[in-house]
Amino acid sequence: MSVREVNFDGLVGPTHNYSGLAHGNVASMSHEGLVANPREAALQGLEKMKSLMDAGYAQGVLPPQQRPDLGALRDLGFAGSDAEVLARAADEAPQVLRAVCSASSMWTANAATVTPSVDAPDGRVHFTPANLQSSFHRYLEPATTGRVLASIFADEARFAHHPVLPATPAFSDEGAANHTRLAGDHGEPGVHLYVYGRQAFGGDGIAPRRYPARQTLEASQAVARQHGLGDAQTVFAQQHPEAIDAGVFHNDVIAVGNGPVLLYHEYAFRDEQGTLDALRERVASPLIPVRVPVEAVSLDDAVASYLFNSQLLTNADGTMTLVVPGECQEREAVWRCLQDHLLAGHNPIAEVVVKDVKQSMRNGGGPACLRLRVALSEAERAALSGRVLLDDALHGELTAWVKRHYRDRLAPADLADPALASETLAALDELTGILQLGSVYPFQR
Ligand code: SUG
Repeated sequence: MSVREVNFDGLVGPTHNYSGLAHGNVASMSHEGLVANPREAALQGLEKMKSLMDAGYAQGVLPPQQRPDLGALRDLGFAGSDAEVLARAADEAPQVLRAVCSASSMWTANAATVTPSVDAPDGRVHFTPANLQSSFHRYLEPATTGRVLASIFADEARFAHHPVLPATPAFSDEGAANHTRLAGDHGEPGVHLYVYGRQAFGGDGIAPRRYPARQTLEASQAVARQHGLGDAQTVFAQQHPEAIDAGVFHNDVIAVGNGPVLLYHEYAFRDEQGTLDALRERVASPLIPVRVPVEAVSLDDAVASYLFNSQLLTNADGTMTLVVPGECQEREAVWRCLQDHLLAGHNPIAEVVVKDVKQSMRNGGGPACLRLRVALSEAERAALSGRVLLDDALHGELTAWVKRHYRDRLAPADLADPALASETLAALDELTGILQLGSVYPFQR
């Protein structure tokens, strides 16, 4: 059985813009109001997918969501034709309009938490879409995410889909961005590290003060329970509150794991030693922790460069490649750490590849945010529905589709333009045809 990790990248949607919607996400807050380039954003994403596919990694793609979410505006009482609904929202509640236009579903690391079949008691791959209840613009995602995942992973004998957790602060869930699976190899049984920002019920009350903790212990525990994981397979660790207050709103902004390697910053976990000990007790092969001390990379440098929001990928020869965002080259301390500490150190990381995903980065989404990892056996890959595994033909069609439909300039003031809404629907209708997904969007139902 050949198990491979497939990275499902989110295709950037046509309404990509900078609305400053994400409190606690420094990049999103500081780029509010900037003019975005949706076409460039989508092409940067496709280029990253293509280059990883060309390098031999398995690459998948997930579609963007229907935005503006006119249904959400109607639920909030805006009535009339589509154009009237948009005009009223722009006039009476511009913040709400911005939220229903966000292209945030591109960050598929927040789409769901996934457990590979080798770890699940029933031998199926398990999925729980994240409720993303921390913010209104992302709370709108899970319904369509669930439909998309169910349409791609449709074979019930191989794939299991769980309900979204209750969308309430106690069960705040942001998906795979706070979940890391560690194992000797993708096909071997693994240990699941869930990182949470706060405990909703009980606990000692230690939590960030400045910015919100988006993941609760209770949410992580519920996901592990849904997927049938037991104590010997799970570790729950609290994120360092100081890191969250410095802008580390997800664990994947301060740590990344792959196989037996855990690359992390000194301030990733509140109890660093306890977390490593608990992992070592459970992981079958020797854990390879790669620690970056704060003297080498400050929290500010980590947040600005997104060094840890890199993709760590396994190569055929057993070495690993770290795919970092271009911003890592702009911070001297970070670039030095990559060369002198990570590449030169005793660990499997043998190569650093730099990718330009600047359009996404300005909203706080690096290479790792843009992908959902799903480890699949050959038979599971063959059982996928739709046309979502990237090859040259699909890449070519998607690139042409973006060039046909996307604008190269989008300011927050453009979001009320009814033409943007109709352009987007036409584009998405065509996209479901290209990806052979069926009717996953509200306007198609
Ligand atoms: O949830 N940004 C996203 C970025 C998500 C990054 N994902 C991971 N770290 N896995 C967020 O904060 C900004 C949208 C805006 O401002 O328009 C936003 O939602």
